[in-house]
Amino acid sequence: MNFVEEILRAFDQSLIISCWKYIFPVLVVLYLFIFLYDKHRYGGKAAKPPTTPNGAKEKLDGIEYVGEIETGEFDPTPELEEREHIPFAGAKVTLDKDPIKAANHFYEIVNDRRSVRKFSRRPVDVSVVERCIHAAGTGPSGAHTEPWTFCLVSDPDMKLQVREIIEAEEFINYEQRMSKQWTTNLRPLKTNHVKEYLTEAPHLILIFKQTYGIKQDGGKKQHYYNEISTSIATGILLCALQAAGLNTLVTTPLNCGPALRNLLGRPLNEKLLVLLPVGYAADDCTVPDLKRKQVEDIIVKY
Ligand code: IYR
Repeated sequence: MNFVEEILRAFDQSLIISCWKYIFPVLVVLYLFIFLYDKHRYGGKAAKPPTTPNGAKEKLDGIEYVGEIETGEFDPTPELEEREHIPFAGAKVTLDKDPIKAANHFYEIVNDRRSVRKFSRRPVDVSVVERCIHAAGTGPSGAHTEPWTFCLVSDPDMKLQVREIIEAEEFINYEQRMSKQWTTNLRPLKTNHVKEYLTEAPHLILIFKQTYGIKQDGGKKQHYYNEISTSIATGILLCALQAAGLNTLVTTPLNCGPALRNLLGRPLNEKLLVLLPVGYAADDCTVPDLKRKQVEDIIVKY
């Protein structure tokens, strides 16, 4: 028998050929099974939402999904209790019942805010800072999950440990990780890896976003839009601190999150978003001579 005949015979006896009648029905059943499983799990939506480990949004075919943790479980009872809605009288005008006066007053408060990198050692009553954090906690959040933790560090030894972690990492950031363009663009701000403000400022607030929550039974709870929610709360905190005559600086310690989380003993569902030193500006504090955009340049009216 020649080589070609041998191949043809082997093909003839192969499993595929002998079972060809069953292949199609098996594929149909398999497809049906997958279709029904998807329908049960995702409520019949065409595409199943892509998930990302960090809970970020992803775009697929132009549709934005919230890629939150996929637990595979469905609880028909919402996390928030389904109570009757209550009446709300709307926002109150704070100053002389005059909206323009009130808006101007608020503008003047926030327009005075500057990022401060040199702090006085003058103490700050911790209850003032606590009240500002209280204000931050009024922020809106996805499905009212309040996905934030504000760690208030006032202990000098702990502040020093925070500083040591951040300076070690920022040294590598500035020397190796940040691009030449980035460090060049930061030159006008006169920043470097040395962060005296981390021990000079009387308080540090480390703000963690909770990427998910923990239910009573230990299960995971979805924290929708946790980064946006925590960022908005941070914005409110900045306004509150400013209104209380305190200064701060929004810092994003690059690559320091896990070490700081460990230092503070925070759980794994919490990720560091920003760190704010809080206090009074030092008497010899200087800030970059910056101009803000004109209102006409930031509003587009329709
Ligand atoms: N995180 C670094 C670098 C830095 C980055 C930006 I963007 C700034 O606006 C300022 C600093 C640091 O804190 O030095």
